[in-house]
Amino acid sequence: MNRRTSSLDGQSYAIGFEMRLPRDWSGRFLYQGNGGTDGVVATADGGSALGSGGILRNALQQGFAVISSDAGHTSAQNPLFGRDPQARLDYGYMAVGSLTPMAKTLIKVAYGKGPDRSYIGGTSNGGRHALVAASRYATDYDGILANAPGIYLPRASVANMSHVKRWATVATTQVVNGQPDYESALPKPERQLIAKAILARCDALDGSVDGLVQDAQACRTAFDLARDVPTCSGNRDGTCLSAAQKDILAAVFAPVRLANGELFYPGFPFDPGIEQPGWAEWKFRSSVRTARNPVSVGYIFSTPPSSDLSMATDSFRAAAYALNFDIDREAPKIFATNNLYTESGIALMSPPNATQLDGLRQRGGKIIVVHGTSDPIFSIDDTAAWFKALDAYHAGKANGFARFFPVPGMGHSRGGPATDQFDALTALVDWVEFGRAPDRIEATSRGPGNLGGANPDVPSHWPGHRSRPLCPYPLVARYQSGDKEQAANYACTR
Ligand SMILES: [Ca+2]
Repeated sequence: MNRRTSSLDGQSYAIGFEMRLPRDWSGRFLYQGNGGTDGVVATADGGSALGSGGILRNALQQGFAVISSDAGHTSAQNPLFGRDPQARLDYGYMAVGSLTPMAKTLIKVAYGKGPDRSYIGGTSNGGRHALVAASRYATDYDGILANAPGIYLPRASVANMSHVKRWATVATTQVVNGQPDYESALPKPERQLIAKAILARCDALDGSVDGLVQDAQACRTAFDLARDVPTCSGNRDGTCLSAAQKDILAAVFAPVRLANGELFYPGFPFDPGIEQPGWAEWKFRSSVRTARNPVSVGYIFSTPPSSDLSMATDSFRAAAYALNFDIDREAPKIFATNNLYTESGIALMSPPNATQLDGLRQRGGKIIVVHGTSDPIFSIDDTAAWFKALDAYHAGKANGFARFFPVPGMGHSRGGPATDQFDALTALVDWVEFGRAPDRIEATSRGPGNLGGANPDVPSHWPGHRSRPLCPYPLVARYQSGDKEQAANYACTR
């Protein structure tokens, strides 16, 4: 759709998509928002794109007509598409706006009528697409499902990059397999040490010593990094952290502020999911890699974009950009515009009235947001701040149309020592179409033999089919009585 030749780089751009239209159609339409910097038409089945460790029956199997898109550029055009103003806008929001009416028309041609109900859902950048649609395209959608959404994605990317120079000061190895790698700043044994210390203080706060910290709020005061993790008196040996490591960890988990004191991005809560490999992936590799934060910030979010094209392919150039990243110099670029780039990176990537959403509420639309407490790139505190602001705007009654479900232990989108398998799509349909508001969503862990694939981050001593309720924020799943492995024995309470 919208094929054109860019006057900036001479490349041919188009919005690529596929639609799957099941014979046994439920009357529902799903726009599947995809992750990362897009550029790939992922299979339009509404499965893994909706997040968790794989819902057992994907949206296509449930009878949805599903569209999936590359959001206006190919993988070969990633990430330099960001220098083309229109490709930037398509990635930010316009591809969804262009495709949705076309998809509804196509449904009408295929089935003789348009969709009864329309949904948009996705994870990470796909969750961002969903919340942007809740704001910009409220008349197009009845239900919004966002998992691990990058609500203010450019801020998260900038904040993550601003920590690279900190990690570098305590990293003992800087190059692994020809790639800059900072994981030696806090390798897995030391992260396991921290996870154990968090569990010692916080696991029992929910009434069940089970490796899950449901009461993340109480844990903020119960756990003290400085006090509860031993400080090395000699060399680091996996049983302690150096004083310098503790200082850096405290800074990385704290809110990021600019030199003028302005809050730029919220901090992160401590959670035992810090030990998962995915945590390290985002903190130590995505922050410096060609495919992730450096090129997103440099080419897609900044105005003007970086003129150094080598970062797109040269991992050491990308890492050098991250290592020398000065947040007070670079952050203003995501808010800047000029004659060529008339919308800033933050404006085109974020929902414009994220904390209001009157249009969606007034037409009876519903939103479910799910977010892992241990997400290392998009902070759950950012999502909580969004929800609190939305709730304040709606006079404490936002949960009449929007609910936010934290997932303890879960990393970015999935994984972590967590019950990360859940069917939030069915919960959303029940709410939109049958008026059954989700007071809880049952979630299970993925042990060996699970249909959604085993989750390697789940400790081996957890039973294979552990279930827990996900509770609407700010409620917490607290153990009541009976079998501790069954969700039914937990209540969502204050
Ligand atoms: Ca617990």
